[in-house]
Amino acid sequence: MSRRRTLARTVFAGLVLFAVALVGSGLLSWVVGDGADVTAAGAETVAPANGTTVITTSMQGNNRIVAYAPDGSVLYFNDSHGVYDDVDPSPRGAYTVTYIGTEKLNRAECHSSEPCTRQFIERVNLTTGEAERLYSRVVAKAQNHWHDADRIGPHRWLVADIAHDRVFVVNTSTGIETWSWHAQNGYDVRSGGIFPNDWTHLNDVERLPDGRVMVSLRNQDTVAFVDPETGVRRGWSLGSDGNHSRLYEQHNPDYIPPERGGPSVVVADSENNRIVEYQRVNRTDTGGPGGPTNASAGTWTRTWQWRDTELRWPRDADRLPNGHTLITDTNGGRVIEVDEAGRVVWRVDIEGPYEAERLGTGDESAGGPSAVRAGIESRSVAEPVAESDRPVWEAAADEAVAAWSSVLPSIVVNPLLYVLPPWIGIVELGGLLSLPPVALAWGLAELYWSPYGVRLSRSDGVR
Ligand SMILES: [Ca+2]
Ligand SMILES: [Ca+2]
Ligand SMILES: [Ca+2]
Ligand SMILES: [Ca+2]
Repeated sequence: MSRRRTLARTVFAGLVLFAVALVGSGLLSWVVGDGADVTAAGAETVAPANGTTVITTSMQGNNRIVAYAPDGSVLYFNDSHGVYDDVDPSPRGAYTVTYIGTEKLNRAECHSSEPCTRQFIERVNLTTGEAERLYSRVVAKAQNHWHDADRIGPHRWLVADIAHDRVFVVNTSTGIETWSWHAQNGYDVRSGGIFPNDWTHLNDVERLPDGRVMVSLRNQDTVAFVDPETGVRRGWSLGSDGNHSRLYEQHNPDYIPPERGGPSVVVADSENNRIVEYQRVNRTDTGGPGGPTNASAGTWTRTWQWRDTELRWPRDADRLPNGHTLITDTNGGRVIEVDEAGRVVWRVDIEGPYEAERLGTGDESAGGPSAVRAGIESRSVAEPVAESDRPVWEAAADEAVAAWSSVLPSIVVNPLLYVLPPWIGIVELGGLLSLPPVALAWGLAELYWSPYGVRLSRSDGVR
């Protein structure tokens, strides 16, 4: 056997072992670290958080609401509903929250030819566990379930009706809708996703202090600003369908008004695996109802970005009053708090988080300053924070993961990570995906070396 062949076999075996080690170590650390048991996991803290953090998770077959005390211990846990989406603080009390939930119903339960879901707004006191259902609707299972609703006054809720591509205001004491806007009043059905089942994927809504309604049309890569009387303010749209350098299937945009250094929007730019903030510049348009609708009144400029190697398909970011940002990293399996210098100062590992709220800091980014106002620094993988403090091997591993993860588009990797078992992260996925090509190359090489191998005539030459 030639020395070259032995060397090649050693390299192949080394690659296979390395890939198996990547996958195996992920599984092992999940099992040893009690990853499957959320009540056993606590937060890793550099310093205790400045309040309780409430997190909802949404994964295949695994949906929960969990509240963590400042020291990371679990205060409240519930997984009795089918799906949990947006959670918000409630004016009812410091430890009371409201959330959007979904229950799966069979054909008999919804008296239908197909399964259905019941979507609802529920309020829960985290201290007593007492829950109250405020409003609910049944929709066909083929339609997506609600992701978000915002309380805008006593018994008045603004609902992001993803199932029907619209937003509406409902009086929850009577069930009567008092206002609505449909995405077809502004967008063509040829834009975005497949009509009608997931055309807009309208996943978030917020009423702005000036009365406009900000709507996240995920599949149009757009945050739209809707005047309640005249409809979409075209000149204010942030992002556009297919313009992925700006936004790529975003989640949970938060508006920061001029009083706190805006207008700006902090948003989870999900498929770009980053959190961004866009600032409105050349502002001559106050944007309020009755104001000018001229598209040239202003433009959006990116003023802040945060990402690290782990950040994968983030779905929420809240700017806190102290200038920190609370980030929900869905496929990275964690919720983190980063300070103005971009350093991670608080972290909890939790599978498939959807949304997070820090109680006592206001709803989402209410109370938080813009990046420009607070002088918040950007961070990207290429510019790691405190490089000198990191061990060389850690920096090298980060570079390797960053290089591998840029090979496949995030629109492929993120859905894969979402449906695969929770212990499979970006590193384990790399190990798994590299096994078939290495095995194939090794097999072909063995076939080529074997006496029965088919050889290319040129390589069989006399030299
Ligand atoms: Ca929320
Ligand atoms: Ca909202
Ligand atoms: Ca947010
Ligand atoms: Ca939030």
